[in-house]
Amino acid sequence: HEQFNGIIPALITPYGADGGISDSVTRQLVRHLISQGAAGFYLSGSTGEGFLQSTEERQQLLEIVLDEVKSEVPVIAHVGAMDTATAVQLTRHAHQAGAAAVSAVTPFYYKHGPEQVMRHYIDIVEAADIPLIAYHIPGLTGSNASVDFYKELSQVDGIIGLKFTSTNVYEMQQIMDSCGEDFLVFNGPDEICLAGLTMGACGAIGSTYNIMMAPFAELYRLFHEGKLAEARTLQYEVNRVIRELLRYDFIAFEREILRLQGFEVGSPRKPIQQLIDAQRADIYEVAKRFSFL
Ligand code: NAY
Repeated sequence: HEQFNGIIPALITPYGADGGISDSVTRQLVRHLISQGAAGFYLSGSTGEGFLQSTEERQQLLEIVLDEVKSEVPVIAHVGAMDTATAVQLTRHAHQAGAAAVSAVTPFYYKHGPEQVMRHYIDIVEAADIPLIAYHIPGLTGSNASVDFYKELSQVDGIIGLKFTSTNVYEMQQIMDSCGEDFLVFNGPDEICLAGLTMGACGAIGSTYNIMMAPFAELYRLFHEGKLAEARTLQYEVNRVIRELLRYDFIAFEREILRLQGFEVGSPRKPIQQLIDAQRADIYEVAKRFSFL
């Protein structure tokens, strides 16, 4: 699975004037991010607002991105859902459409025991012949699966890795140590991208790569050249932006930055924060202060 590495934006989903997915802006954004070093795309995840989209829209977005990207970089379709049936349906579609992998959050809202969560993942992986990357994001799902759970999960055929979105780097390392070298772990929180890579993550999937692709691609390159001090300088720089971002809903902030960068991606879907003019003006000042935005 050597194709999965590098910095992979969890793509912001561009919406058009009618509120639906914008074919043209999606293509424009994806092209731009590839030119800046994107090593793949992760669609309809947290950043992509997958849970605020219909099943048809999630399929539509995947088809547009695959058509634009061809096989230049791998495209990972997030198929996670509260219910197994939707995840299975999206998985079959992703396989037919030609995605490189699917990924799924641990099922949320209802509290399930580890057997149910395991069954959910097995049902997904058995639905189609496509690799599956599990998605650990306890801050949003409320489900904190254990290191032992992931160890067992890593032994299931077809489950090739985990996107680990928690700043607990020790836990990330414990998962990597228990699951073995072939199990891919992607760093989730962009603010500790370098720490995750240092601990052994194969790459990183995250939201701020939509707005800071170039510096993160450079950070990744420097890390692999062993230039740790320079990589750290870049991590500090991007974290100054992330600090500003965290004053807002991250999706609202990133959409505004993308708009300032010339990508008319539209507003996030409600109930995500809708910016007022004073907030837009504030974000504009942030963008001016950080000239690389
Ligand atoms: C996804 O599925 O969209 C992600 O990859 C989300 C990862 C993000 N985590 C959360 C909790 O939002 O990129 C990070 C995060 O936005 C960033 O590190 C800023 O905190």
